[in-house]
Amino acid sequence: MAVIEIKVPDIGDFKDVTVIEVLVKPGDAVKAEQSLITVESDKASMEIPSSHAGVLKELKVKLGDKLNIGDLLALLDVAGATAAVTAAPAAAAPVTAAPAAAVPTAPVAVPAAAAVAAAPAVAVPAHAPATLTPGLPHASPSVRKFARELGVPLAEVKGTGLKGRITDKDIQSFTQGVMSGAVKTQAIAAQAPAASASGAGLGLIPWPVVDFTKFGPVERKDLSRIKKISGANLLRNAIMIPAVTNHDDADITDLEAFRVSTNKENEKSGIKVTMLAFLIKACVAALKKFPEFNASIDGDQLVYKQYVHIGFAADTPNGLMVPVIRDADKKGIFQISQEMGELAKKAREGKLSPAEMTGAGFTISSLGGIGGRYFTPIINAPEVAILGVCKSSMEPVWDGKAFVPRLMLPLSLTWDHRVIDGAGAARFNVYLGQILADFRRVLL
Ligand code: CAO
Repeated sequence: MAVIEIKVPDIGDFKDVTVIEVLVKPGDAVKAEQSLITVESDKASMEIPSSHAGVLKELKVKLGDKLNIGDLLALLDVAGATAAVTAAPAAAAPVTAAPAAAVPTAPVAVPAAAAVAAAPAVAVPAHAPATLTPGLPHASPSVRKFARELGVPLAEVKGTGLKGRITDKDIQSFTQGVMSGAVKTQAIAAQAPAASASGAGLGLIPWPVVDFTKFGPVERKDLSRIKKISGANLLRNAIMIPAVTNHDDADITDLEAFRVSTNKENEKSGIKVTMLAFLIKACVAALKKFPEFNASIDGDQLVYKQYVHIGFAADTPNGLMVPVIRDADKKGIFQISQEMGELAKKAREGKLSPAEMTGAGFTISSLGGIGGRYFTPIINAPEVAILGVCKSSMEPVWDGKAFVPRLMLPLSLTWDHRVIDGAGAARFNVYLGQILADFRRVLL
């Protein structure tokens, strides 16, 4: 038997978080990354996952306990599950799993009192509300997640749990009540934007149910945790935002030459500058010139952010993650490049903390290292715009007298038509292109 200690991982700035839900019991077989408990602060709730697979030997916390980073959560019998454990010197002694290093997955942070249609999740950045808002439905993150996956409007669900808390069963009863037997998850999810209306839905036909084995052999795999969460967010954002995409090209011939020479000169520093770092800086300038692109809708108001935090989509083995470069306006290209490298590495290792994924006002999704021409990225609510970037290529460009070879970067800007209009989007792209063509324009 090899027993390890599971401790509270890095939970950002949260302190004295309260245990509001215990999701496992001694004797349960636990998978790596399976949620063990739910904790709640005044700002957010999050599920704390197990760092390893094993059998739960003992739970060291109970409902109502206050926890902090590094506190002992549970003892897990991992019997031969990891090399680290089997290699532990004293076989009978518990092996301590260091909270930050050994926990592969960041806890899932969900604003405590956010209504389901607005609840962000781990893979997509969002702004946690500063305080609990009274009157909103009371439900744990796992229940909210379940509701979000089904597109069930929590505000319309009657809670039958303790103190009116909404349970999984309440969500199930709601879905049964809303639609008749053959209704599928996606059809219900499509109703999310109409959540405040009386469940009338969008009148979509049910999702096709197909027995694929009729056509050939298949293999089924569970969607990863990140894919499930980001999928629900993407669906909401795709449906709820009247989004338009403008495509454009930027001439980066001189910038690319500068980037290559900069990297050569700084080879020894170990910091590699990619086009994305310059794009972040160019977007900072464009966001300052067009502040509605760094705004969010809040009821009847627009919130203009005076900070410039920029998210960037990172491709990871488990799905899409969006780490955030904070205060990009105050940082130079080297610092941004270095931070981007560190954050992308953490994203791939599943070690991003909630704080590293929240707060962006604008996002860039770069497929430049992979290929492609243009695409239509989906806006990360509550942001109002996102820039998609593809691979640059040498093209013949007419300079007034002749065609000259220029390195052109394809840009795709998706924007929320409730906040931005077509002319504004075209101006943003033109300005961005001018900056990328000649960064001296930032000084003007
Ligand atoms: N045009 C041409 N080449 C480009 C380029 C562009 N626009 N952008 C990057 N490249 C090159 C880089 O210079 C680098 O080349 P070398 O290896 O020869 O130096 C190579 O492509 C790889 O770059 P990179 O991808 O490692 O670095 P990055 O800073 O461009 O991107 C990151 C970092 C984390 C954003 C990226 O690795 C990634 O995950 N991209 C995918 C994002 C994504 O999935 N978006 C879709 C979201 S919607 O599902």
